Amino acid sequence: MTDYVPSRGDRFSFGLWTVGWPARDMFGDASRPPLDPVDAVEHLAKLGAYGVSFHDDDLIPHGSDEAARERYITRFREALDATGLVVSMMTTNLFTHPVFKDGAFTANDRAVRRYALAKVARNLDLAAVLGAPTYVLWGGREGAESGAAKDVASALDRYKEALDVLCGYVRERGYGLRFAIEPKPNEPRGDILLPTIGHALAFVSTLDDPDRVGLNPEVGHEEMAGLNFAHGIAQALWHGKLFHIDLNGQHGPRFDQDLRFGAGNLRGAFWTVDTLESGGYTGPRHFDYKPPRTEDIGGVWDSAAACMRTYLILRERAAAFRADPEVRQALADARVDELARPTLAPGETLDDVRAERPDIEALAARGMAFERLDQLAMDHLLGAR
Ligand code: GLT
Ligand code: MN
Ligand code: MN
Repeated sequence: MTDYVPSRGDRFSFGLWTVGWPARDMFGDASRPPLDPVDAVEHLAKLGAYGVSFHDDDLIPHGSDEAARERYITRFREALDATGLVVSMMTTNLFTHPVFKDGAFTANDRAVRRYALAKVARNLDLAAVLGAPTYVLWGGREGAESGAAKDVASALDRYKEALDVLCGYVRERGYGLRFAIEPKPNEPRGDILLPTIGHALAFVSTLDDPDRVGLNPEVGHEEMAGLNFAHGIAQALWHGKLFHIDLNGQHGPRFDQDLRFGAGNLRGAFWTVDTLESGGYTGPRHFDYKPPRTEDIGGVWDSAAACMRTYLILRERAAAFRADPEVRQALADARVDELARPTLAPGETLDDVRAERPDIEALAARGMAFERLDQLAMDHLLGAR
């Protein structure tokens, strides 16, 4: 048992738009005043985070002139230097301004697509200066509300074109950046392109420079689609494509709740942490959540601290689960390790397999002992072991 105090080595990071969300929603005005990015950096550092992420417009409000832009960047860099916080990820706002109402890279209007690319390129230059290793692309406005409005094949051609152009730009400039696509099934568009981890993985394989592009899956986005997040990120890891992650909480298929990490599907959060910790993920543990509208700024910092605390508790519980001798026995009883063994031995062919006469009824009668294994996980999660 530790006191669950986060440290830099835990690699926790937050978006400026998360703790800085003024809590304006579809039905109500802001319930909190705007948060200065410098305050956000100072508080996050104090709480034990190591990194911060942001959209261009989170730091430099849309419409700022050159002089104002430089001032915003300078103040921010001073805060980073003073606190030691790093810029762990950057991204572009391609969704707030009404120009993006029909999308950015896949807008039917070609002039909008050209503006979107220019907006990203400008922020890539800043990302290179600030040393951000990962650049997220969340296409929340890439989609449609009605069937004939979007030619999906052309939209995917244009999506690919955008990624190819941006990868070419980054390569030419010698920037060390990699891109991470963030899937989401719907909201704000009725249906969004690249709606799940699986869609995005397939899309990446079509790109000119597929090695430079991976994923930034978000817990809530997969769960909105009824999918198993831990399985999704396990597959992304298997493909070598888990470049970044958005951790938060969600109560099943409904609107995007962006709850603090661990709220909503706690068992899902346990398996998510287990998958990250045992699956070789080394990137930031990035929280993309929205402190609820009920909270004042004190509640905002409580919720940010809670995201990290919950992660650390779950990390401890997952490690205890993996180290428990009874769990090891239960895993063996459940034949989990047997799955790592290739189905055919070296040199064997399908003919060897066809020549076998297994006792099918005996195989069918064997229980898998998964329930005992799962209750052991539950006991560890609940602190009962
Ligand atoms: C927006 C969205 C998030 C994305 C952010 C990155 S912006 O808040 O809801 O899921 O990660 O563009
Ligand atoms: Mn997100
Ligand atoms: Mn979300």
